[in-house]
Amino acid sequence: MSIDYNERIPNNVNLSDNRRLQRALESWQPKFQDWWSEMGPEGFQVQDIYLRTAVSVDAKGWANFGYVKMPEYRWGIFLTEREGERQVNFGDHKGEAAWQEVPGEYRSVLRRLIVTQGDTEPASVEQQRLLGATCPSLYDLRNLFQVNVEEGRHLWAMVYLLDAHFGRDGREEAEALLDRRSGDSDKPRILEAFNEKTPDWLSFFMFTYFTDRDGKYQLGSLAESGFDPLSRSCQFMLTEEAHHMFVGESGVNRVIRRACELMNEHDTDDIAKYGGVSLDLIQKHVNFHFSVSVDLFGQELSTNAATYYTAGIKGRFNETKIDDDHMLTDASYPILELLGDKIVEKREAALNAVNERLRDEYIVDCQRGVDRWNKSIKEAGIDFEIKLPHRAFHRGIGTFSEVKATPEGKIITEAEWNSRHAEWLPTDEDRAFVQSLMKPVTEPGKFAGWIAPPARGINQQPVDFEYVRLT
Ligand code: BYC
Ligand code: FE
Ligand code: FE
Repeated sequence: MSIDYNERIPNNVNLSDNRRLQRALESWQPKFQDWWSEMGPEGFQVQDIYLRTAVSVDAKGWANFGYVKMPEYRWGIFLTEREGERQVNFGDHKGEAAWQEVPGEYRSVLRRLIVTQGDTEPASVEQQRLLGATCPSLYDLRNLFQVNVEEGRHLWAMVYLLDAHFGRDGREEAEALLDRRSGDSDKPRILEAFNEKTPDWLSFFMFTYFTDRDGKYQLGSLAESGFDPLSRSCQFMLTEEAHHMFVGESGVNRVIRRACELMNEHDTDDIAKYGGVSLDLIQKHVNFHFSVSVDLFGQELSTNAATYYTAGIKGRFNETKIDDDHMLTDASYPILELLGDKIVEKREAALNAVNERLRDEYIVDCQRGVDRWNKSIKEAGIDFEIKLPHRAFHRGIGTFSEVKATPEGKIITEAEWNSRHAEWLPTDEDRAFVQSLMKPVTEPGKFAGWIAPPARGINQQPVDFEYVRLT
């Protein structure tokens, strides 16, 4: 199923057969281009970047590498191939043929989910738009831009669904996706993590490790949807997501490796004066980005999530691989709740705990990379362990947002929090220090002093390849 690149909008959905839809998308396209030039990566719109572009959705064709100027990147509409007899696999409609059109009664909930998903994509590009000026290497700069153009395409994926299936409301939502702005007090992005700043590269690596991973789990759940076009859109987005999380995991790992090197070289933990990011400071960033990202799973008990599930709109991660009735009528699920100043485990109706189950799976997945980071620390002969904070720590959504907790999960008073949070979360001073390290390095094969080089280059190119042609 190859992608038609002769079209103004590359696609594998036979767009030219649907003139109304084609016109709607072609009228949105220049608005997207305007948004990209205003809010996309600043200062790198005319350079050649070594990017991958999908030319088909199968394993052979989706990663095609070459130099591209970002505004000329071929953003388009790519759905994973349709499986012959796909069904709704969970909820009340289980066993019915998957929907090719939006069921009338689920129109507004589906639209809302698609809009929420779509909103995060341009938001992340906005958050990252100034990072190019302080890149630690051309290799990293290229990875940033790869992530950015693909998040742009994820926006296209959701806009296609809105335009194709939600008529006039969909078109309005598609425009609104270009009007909101990350961090804007009047027109903020929908979910809080996407209004935070990504002011430096350490934050960028943490974001792509922790926050893009929320994308993996949310897209995975939406890929189970009974609404087939949503499912197939999300499946293809997931193939791109793996690289974003790789950028995060390997990026943090390289900062850690460099920290350990400096610690060993100078025989001290206090590597700030040698231009390194200490393991303590990395831990504080983990605490921040993890806690902000676990908020993205919503409330522990959610009737919204139960409704999505029963309706067959949003499933569990790997729904069809789970061995149960896929209805959750009598099932229960253990969740952590507050009982006074204690955290206790209680069993709740599994249907209401769908968000919490997804959060649990997400946390297990987060831990895997943390284990690999700790392996790097151990290999350097250093006695230190990065830990994910307890889920009660620093929450803005859900039960634990009502209390203050330590990273170990002990409930503490407001006063204790106020006197101690600087031990756990990056302070203004910490952020200013990290910012002070952010000096651009743009010579091929050279890396900033706070980060180790990667083990290998992109697409079998050498590490000192000219990933971005600056002139
Ligand atoms: N911030 O019943 P609940 C990605 C609201 S990342 C603000 O638990 P629900 C990417 C909630 O809307 C993946 N508000 O909610 C990563 C609800 O409001 P109402 C993004 C929040 O709906 C990096 C109320 O609180 N995709 O792709 O079950 C770079 C009650 O909550 C938040 C999706 O999120 C919050 N964090 O769950 C680029 C998938 N949490 O009804 C891209 C689509 C909750 O009382 N979205 N609220 O007015 C969803 O599935 C759901 O909307 C959520 C929330 C899971 C986010
Ligand atoms: Fe995305
Ligand atoms: Fe992503």
